[in-house]
Amino acid sequence: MKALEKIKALKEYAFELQEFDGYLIFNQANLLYLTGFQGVSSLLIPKNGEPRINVYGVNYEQAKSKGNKFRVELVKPHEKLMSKIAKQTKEFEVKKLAVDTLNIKGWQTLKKEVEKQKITLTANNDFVSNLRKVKSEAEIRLLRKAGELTSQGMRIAIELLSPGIKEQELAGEIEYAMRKKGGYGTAFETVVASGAASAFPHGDQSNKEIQRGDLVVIDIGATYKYYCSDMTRTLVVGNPSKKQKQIHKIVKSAQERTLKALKPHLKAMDADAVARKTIQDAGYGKHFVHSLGHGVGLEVHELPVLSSNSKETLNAGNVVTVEPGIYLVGYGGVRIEDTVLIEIDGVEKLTEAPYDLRPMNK
Ligand SMILES: [Mn+2]
Repeated sequence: MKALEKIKALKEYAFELQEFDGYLIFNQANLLYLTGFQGVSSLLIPKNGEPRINVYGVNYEQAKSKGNKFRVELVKPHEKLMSKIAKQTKEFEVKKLAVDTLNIKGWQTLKKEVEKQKITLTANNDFVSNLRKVKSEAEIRLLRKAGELTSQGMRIAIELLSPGIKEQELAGEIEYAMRKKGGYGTAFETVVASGAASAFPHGDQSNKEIQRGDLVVIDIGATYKYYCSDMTRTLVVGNPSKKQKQIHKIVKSAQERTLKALKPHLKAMDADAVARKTIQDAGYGKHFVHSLGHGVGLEVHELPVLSSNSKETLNAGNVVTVEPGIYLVGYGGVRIEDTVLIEIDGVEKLTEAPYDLRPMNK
């Protein structure tokens, strides 16, 4: 969908309910989604009228060159963004203005300014977040590319993992490999967590040397043209123990079963339940301490959320992670994660790499 088409869809969708007659976007990912370029400070979508973009001087020329479909206005040095927005809103005869996201100070300032123009303010982040859940063909192409780059990073990780390599060294090699192949950056801080640290789901990385026999959780994601990816494998250097093999097998089967179950119209909580039940039945239920997964797009964590209390229903075009795990404090953890696209008849994996606990017989 082209930028203006997205805005048209949003207008039909948002204003049909007539809760408000102007929509003001500040969230960077929402701005990027709706305009297609960065550096925008605000986007005003009035019910009656053309969308209006405000940018500061530092981004003005770039915005004009990329945003030729939009009326781009410069926020001059003496101007205050919020009072400029209030005046623009008044021009379109907006009575009730909804805002997607804003910090408290910004909200207070904006509220004061729009009230001077007899406009009421309300918060509503749902409309754009909901639009972003179903990916267009163009977005899917970028997400597929981000997934390929991430998969290449994981293959390098598997190749280079050896006793004595430092977690940070391996993280650096992974990031370098993803960048060299065309990645723009990382969707989040690379996780290479070995030994007891692998039991923390968000264990980061340190200058610790990886030891023979350690569980190593590698959680990585490349970005490509602002789109993210997310993938985890857990490995052991050397001979895995019986217990390591056992928990790895349980997590693997939880992921496999869930991937088979994913399809449009499945409730997100039921997807979570497939994985959770597999892990519970194996006796490790209380060690699966997070939800099954999350949407991936311009942000690495977005809607839909796949959790036990999610109210969402999955749809074709959703891109989500499936990442069951078992974490034993003081011992180590296992997580296996892929980013997948939900299609009419199942899923397409956007990330792919071997699942073996012991890679390449090292
Ligand atoms: Mn994830």
